[in-house]
Amino acid sequence: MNKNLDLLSSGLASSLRLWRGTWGDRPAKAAQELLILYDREDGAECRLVREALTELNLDAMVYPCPSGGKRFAAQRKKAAPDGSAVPVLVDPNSGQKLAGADDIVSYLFERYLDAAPPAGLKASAFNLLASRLAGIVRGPRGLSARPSTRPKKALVLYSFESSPFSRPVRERLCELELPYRLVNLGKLQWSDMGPSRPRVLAPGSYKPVAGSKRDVFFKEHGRVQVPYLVDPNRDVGMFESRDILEYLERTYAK
Ligand SMILES: N[C@@H](CCC(=O)N[C@@H](CS)C(=O)NCC(=O)O)C(=O)O
Repeated sequence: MNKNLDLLSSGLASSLRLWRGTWGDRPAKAAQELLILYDREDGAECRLVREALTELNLDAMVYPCPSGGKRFAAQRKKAAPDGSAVPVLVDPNSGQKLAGADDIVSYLFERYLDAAPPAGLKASAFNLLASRLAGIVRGPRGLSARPSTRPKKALVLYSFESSPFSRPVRERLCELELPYRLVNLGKLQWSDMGPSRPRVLAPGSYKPVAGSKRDVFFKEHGRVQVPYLVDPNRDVGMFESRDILEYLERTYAK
């Protein structure tokens, strides 16, 4: 697909959800052990859960379960209460296993923020419709499984839910059923807004919030920009969504 159209429809998907999953500045507690999420990129309920993860600044090990995908189906069924479909969340910190956006989002907010979820993240008819439309404008991308080689070690993706550049990468990871650690770098302050280069919305030298995941990332890479993909199997770390898409295709698609 033409890359401008791709970006446009990805931005439209985020607009339909009113850019939920952009800010990660709530004073949420950190999870000691990584949360586990069985997810499908285009799933309306899945999106609400990923938005909540960004907004609570939580990371997760994502096992993609696209339609027709078999790689994590048995694992997901075992983890899910009553074998439910995605989204399914496992929290090794509490032993909780939950399915469905309503239960998962409420649980995440109560456990990690001691608060009820905001109306914008509840699985209301309105939010689910907007979330479904966000999937529809992306067409079939990220929907169905495609044959791929399974990596020995999980990949790592730095992202935040509403990032229009990150969505195509998550779609590709989903289609190819590639497990990944999702590290959310939601916005924490006004100067994090907008693109990374140049920082048109906040020109001048960029300073991430001290001690944040963004700060750690900045110290390591000299800038904060998502998506950023790490493939520990090949000692690869890369910026640029188009390069990442091409890399995933070349390396793992069969
Ligand atoms: N050309 C890059 C653009 C990436 C980009 O601008 N990403 C935005 C988020 S959508 C970003 O990193 N903004 C800076 C920030 O979040 O601090 C790509 O295709 O990956």
